Amino acid sequence: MADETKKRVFSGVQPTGKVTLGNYLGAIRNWTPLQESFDCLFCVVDLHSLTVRQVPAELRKNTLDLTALYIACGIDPSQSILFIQSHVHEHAELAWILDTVAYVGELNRMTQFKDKARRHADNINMGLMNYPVLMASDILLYQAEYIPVGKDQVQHVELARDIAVRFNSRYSDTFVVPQCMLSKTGSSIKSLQEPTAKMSKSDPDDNAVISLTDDPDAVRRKLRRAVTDSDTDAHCVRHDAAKPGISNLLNVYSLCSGVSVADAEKQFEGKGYGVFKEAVADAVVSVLQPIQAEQKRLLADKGYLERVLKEGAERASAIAQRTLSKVYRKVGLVPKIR
Ligand code: ATP
Ligand code: LTN
Repeated sequence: MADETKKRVFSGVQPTGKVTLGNYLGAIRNWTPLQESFDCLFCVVDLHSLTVRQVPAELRKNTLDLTALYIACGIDPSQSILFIQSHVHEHAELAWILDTVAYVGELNRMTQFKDKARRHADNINMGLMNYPVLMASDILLYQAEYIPVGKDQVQHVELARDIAVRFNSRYSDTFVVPQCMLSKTGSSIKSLQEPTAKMSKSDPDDNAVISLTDDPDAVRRKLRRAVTDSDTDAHCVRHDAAKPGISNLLNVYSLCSGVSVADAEKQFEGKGYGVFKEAVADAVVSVLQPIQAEQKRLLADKGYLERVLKEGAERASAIAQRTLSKVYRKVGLVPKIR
């Protein structure tokens, strides 16, 4: 049951393409320890995925794969509410109300919108621009206070704050004003091929991205090919702004092995990049293997996943309905006669 005395946490990932090591280290992994102290909701945000073109059958598959992956990564459905966004219709309904509070100018300024509009120039649909309003709706619907996301989502959470504050001052106190919860080291895992850019699901270069479903051979191959830095200090494993490739691998190594970056620098002193990259690969593989095995097991148990999603949607709906009816009342809509 939702515990009203605990602060609420909400987060989500889009079931778009393959989930990356960046998504895991920057987002999903940081969710699991929150489950004890917070009232958590973790959502598979399928409606968001529609803002870029999807193959319907793939979207359906990715949605169930991601649900199983959440659980395989340690989300406990008996503790947290795990659900699919489109199963709770209030998300889209609140988004409409918030659309009347958000300004075109502020949506137009969003970095992710500008970036995605550039990358999908043939499909700059209204949903792409409205994406952050739907995200604000996800968050505000549950009165969530903390939003654990990677750095790239900070701007969207800030917009959700602005919308909440604006709504509250226009219609009286209604929404909890949310804030970001950023992990210290994993919040921005970089591309293996272009270590100044973030590792992204939608990167067309397969070598740039480690996917959570990659087998050990693929992980090793990609890490061997990872761009390292051609400085005079070649083969020195050091965390340094001038060495973005090695710094990124050091972060990945540290997060996957539990060894601090400083200790890893000592461990690989004088050893060269080759040895270091193999160790990074071992550490990544040891994190991925148990997750992959558990995801596979869960996907084979369709009945279990269906029960989790049914219960998740029911628990989420109960909270969502309360907020939406409050919002409808505040903005002046006549309540439905029951
Ligand atoms: P896309 O490339 O389609 O924009 P994405 O890889 O950014 O996708 P999202 O579904 O948008 O994935 O992000 C899910 C979560 O993962 C968000 O909290 C986001 O901040 C986090 N995240 C995504 N990429 C990284 C990364 N490289 N490092 C750390 N966190 C990340
Ligand atoms: N936009 C987020 C996914 C997302 C989300 C949310 C994250 C949709 N709604 C609400 C936190 C809270 C992204 O990762 N790209």
